[in-house]
Amino acid sequence: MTAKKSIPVWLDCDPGHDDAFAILLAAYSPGIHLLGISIVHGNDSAEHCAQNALRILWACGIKGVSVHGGIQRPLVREPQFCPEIHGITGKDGVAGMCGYHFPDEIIFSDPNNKVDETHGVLAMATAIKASPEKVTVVLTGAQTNFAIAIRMFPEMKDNIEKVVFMGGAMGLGNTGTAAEFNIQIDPEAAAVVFHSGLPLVMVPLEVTHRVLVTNSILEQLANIDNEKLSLSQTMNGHGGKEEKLPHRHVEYKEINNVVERRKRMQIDMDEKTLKSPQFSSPFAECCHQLLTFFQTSYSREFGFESPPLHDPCTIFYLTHPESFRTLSLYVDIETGSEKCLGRTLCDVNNLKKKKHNVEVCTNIDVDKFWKNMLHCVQLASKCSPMNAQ
Ligand SMILES: [Ca+2]
Repeated sequence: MTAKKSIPVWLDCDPGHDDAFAILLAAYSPGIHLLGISIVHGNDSAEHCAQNALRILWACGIKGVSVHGGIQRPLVREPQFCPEIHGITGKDGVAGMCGYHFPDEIIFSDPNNKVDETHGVLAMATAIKASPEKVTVVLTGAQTNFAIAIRMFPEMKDNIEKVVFMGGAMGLGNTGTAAEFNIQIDPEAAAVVFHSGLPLVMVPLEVTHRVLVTNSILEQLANIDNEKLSLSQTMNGHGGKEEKLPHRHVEYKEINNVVERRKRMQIDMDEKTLKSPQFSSPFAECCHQLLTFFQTSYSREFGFESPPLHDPCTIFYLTHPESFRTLSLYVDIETGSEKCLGRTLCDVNNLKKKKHNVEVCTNIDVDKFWKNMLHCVQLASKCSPMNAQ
C-alpha cells in the first residue's frame, strides 16, 4: 500500500474549548501536516487565545508548530467575546489552562515556546506562498485574519487548495436567532471570504450539533489510556515524548483536584458533574475537564444535555470527506441588518440562480468522528508531558 501524501494545513483559530480539540486533531491526524497556527479574536481576545493555544500545544505534547498572534478585532465592528460558553479566559475549567483568575496558578506551557513575533496574517500568507503544494486553510473562529490576508496578498490564493471553516448555519443561529457566532462577530470579513472565489467548505451548526460530547464519550475520555481503539497507530511527527518535564507533573498533581478548583472558580456545577470520576492519566483528566466545563456552559445557555464539539469537525473533513454529506450552494452573508446580522443565507432552492460558491456540509458520520477523535486523544496522551513520570 502506498502512503498517502500529507495535506499541508494552516489553522486559524480562537482557542476555545473546541478549538483545543481541533488543534489536537490537526497535529495527530495521520495525513495532515500542520504548517502553523494563527490566532484571531473571538472566544476571547486574540492575546488570551494565543496563550491558550500555547498551553494546548504543551499539554498535547505537540512540538514544532508555531503560534502567531493575529487581528484583535473585527474589520468594522466592536469586538464581541463569548464568556458565557468559554468563560472569561476563552478556555476556563482547567487549572493551568486558563491562569487569568489566579496570579499564583501554575501554567501549562513550555517557557521556550512563546507566541511567534511574526504577525498571524503575514505568517499565514508566507507559509501558503512558500508551500510546494497547495495549502488547505482551516478557520475555526472569526474570518478576520484570513479576509485581511487575501486582501493583502491576493497572489496567495493561487496556492490554496480549499478553505474549510466551522461557521454559519442553514437555519437558526446560536449567539442570536439568526446567526452563528463565528460569522456574526465579523460578518464583513466573512463576506470577503465567501465572495473570494476560493473553494469553500462550510461546516455549519446543523452538522456540529450532531457531534455531541455524551456521557459515554466523557467516560471513554476519562479512561482514554485504557481504551482499545482499532485505528492505525500512525503519527504524523508533531508529537514527541523525549522532553522531560517531571517537576511540572508534580506541580500539576498538587492542583489536580477538580471539585476544589471549581469551588475556587465559583463555577456553578451540578452535583453530577462535580462528582469526579477516576482518570487514566492527568492528560485524560485535563481533556475531561475541558469538556465538562463546556457541558455546563451548554446546559446553562442552551439546555443541551451534551455539548457539541464544533471545531474539530473541520479537521475530520480533511481526512474523511467521505464521512460527510454536502450540498453545493450559493451562500451570501447578511451585513446590512441589525436583527439578522451575520446570517448565512443558503440558497437551497437556487432562487438567486447564482454560481454556487460554497460546499455546505449537511451530515457527518458521528461514530467515525469519535473513533478518530478518541484515537488522536490517545496518541496525544502518550506524548503529553502531563503524563511524564
Ligand atoms: Ca473556535
